Amino acid sequence: MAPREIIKLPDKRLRLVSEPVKRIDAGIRALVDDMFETMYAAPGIGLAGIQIGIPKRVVVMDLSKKDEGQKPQVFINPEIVWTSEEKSTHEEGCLSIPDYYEEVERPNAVKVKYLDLEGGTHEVAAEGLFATCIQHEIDHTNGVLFIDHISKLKRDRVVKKFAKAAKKKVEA
Ligand code: K1U
Ligand code: ZN
Repeated sequence: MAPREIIKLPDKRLRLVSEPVKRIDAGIRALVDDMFETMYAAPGIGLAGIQIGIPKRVVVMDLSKKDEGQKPQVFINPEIVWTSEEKSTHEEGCLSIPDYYEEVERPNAVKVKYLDLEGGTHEVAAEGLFATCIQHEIDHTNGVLFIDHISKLKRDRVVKKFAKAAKKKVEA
């Protein structure tokens, strides 16, 4: 197990559409271990494979509260199969866009179909933070970022800021 580097805006790999996992083997289990280590170290509450440069449809999450034990969750090939008409707005952040938070409107509730690490199929209903986070992570598997759900003005501003910081880093 090893924490991996989290790729950041404006890295173009964040726009890749990730490939479905065909076989859950030792490589996928090692990837999941590394993703948890990376997510907990960040720290964050979710992570998609592409955020560590692996374009596979693998998502990890842990929505446990500070005073609880860890509650790791793995979603392989997650797919939204139902969304509520009702929308709600929550503040989101992203480990690939550090220190930037913005309100995002999304369906209030979703149902998600996914595989577990043993290859079993599940369908789970999500609302509140669970719904926000799983939609954010599934977006990552499709090359979509939470800033795609905010105004163009705000998005252009944050993209420009991160492009400038990346240019400075190259020049240093
Ligand atoms: O996918 C990611 O970039 C992870 C992201 C998940 C997320 C957070 C909030 C709303 C939607 C999706 C994060 O984990 S950002 C960091 C964060 O929210 C956090 C960090 C430490 C403690 C609690 C929260
Ligand atoms: Zn993110």
